[in-house]
Amino acid sequence: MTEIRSTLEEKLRERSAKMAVLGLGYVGLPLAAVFAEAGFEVLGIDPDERKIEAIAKGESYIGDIESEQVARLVKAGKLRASSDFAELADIDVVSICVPTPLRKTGDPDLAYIVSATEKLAEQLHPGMVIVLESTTYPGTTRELVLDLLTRGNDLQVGKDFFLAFSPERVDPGRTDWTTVNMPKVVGGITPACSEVAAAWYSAALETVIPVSSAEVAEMAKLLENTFRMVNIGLVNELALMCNRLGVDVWEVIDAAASKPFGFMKFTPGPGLGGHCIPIDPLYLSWKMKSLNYTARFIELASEVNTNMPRHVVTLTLEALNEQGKPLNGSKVLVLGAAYKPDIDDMRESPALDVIALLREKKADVSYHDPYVPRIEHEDWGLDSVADYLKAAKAADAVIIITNHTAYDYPAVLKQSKLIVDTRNALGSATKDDPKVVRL
Ligand code: SAJ
Repeated sequence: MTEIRSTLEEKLRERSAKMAVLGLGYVGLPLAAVFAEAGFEVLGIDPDERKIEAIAKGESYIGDIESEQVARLVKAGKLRASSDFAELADIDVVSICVPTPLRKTGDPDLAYIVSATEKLAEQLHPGMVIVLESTTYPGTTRELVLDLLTRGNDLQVGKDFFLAFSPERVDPGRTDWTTVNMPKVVGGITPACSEVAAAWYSAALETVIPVSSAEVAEMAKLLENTFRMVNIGLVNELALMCNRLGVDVWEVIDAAASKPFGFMKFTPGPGLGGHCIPIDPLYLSWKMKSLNYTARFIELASEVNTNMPRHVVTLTLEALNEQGKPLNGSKVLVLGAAYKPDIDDMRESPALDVIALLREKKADVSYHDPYVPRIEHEDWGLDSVADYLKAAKAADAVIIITNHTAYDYPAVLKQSKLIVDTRNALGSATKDDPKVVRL
């Protein structure tokens, strides 16, 4: 074992290794807190001065982390934040937890990874361990990050410094699986990189799963989220088929879910929201296109899922038509706007597409969401109505897009003239109710 590596592993054992997390969002801040709790001195780096100030004041801006914990770790000298990358000069281990969104064109946007890595490269020194956590296409760590780190120096990966990929698996709001107990896959550029990065994560995380390369780790993450996207696409297409067959898709899925093995329940919905599931698989299909391969399951599932908002609006239009009402000019209330129940996150929410389509067809659209007071999207903005039951009573149609548990569904059913239920929020008892249209 090289001198560099044995020194590093000793620092890890002694908890004297200095750690940095680049990007203090819903992944980076919890990761920094876990390593600080484990006794390491952790430096959080983020260009957003508001985050730096909040942490210095002992305040958390991430739902999964209490301010009390931030304050305690800051006071103990285990956690601090800065926007100055030069502070990486005496850091031993670095986790890169920056966003990897899609461009408007649907192509991967790696600008955050490039920016963070270029600044990190200026501070790269022998003995450093660097782990990329941001979800990305297979090959990013080796082809992009390694290249940016080694430009202008002759440091050898796997010898002078160590580089790996370890996918984040943070599910905001989840309390059963958190950063500390979530199994953590780690794959390095070289076998030594895999071993060193796994040794580092094992110092604070309960379960570390070493794999043979960064590409395996990158691909494992994409499989996890592509699995969900494709299976959601499957049940969404099943909903379209059942609609044509006159069969209740929710009853079909519940019946299939009675199988005790070999089946995993997914449910149809108005579309696919969130910052992971609709986005991550497209990183894989984009990469495969560059290798002249079409990732057909991903592209088909993406097509089905992105068509669901239009299907919901069509169901609404047809139901109003049955009552002799054109969608044009009808009052339509969208109930629930966040991308999934009981959160305020609007990223990629299908509610945005449904509202935009309704406005396009000149419906008089309003929405309610207890967690989302206002929506600003493209060329329109709406405030949540104050009283959703009053709005439901006044509406020609109510579309349940997000089944928040806070809603009084029996009251919604009573007050509404027509309900398009895209989440089976009203339950199978309304299957034959003439004023309820189920997905
Ligand atoms: N959705 C359906 N039908 C389903 C499940 C989800 O239409 O059966 C929709 C949701 O309404 C939402 C979108 O898909 O709009 C995504 O939902 P999600 O349950 O996958 O929630 P996310 O986006 O928060 O996914 C995260 C992911 N976690 C990470 O990437 C670390 C995902 O891998 C997790 O499995 C998921 O949380 C989870 O299980 O909560």
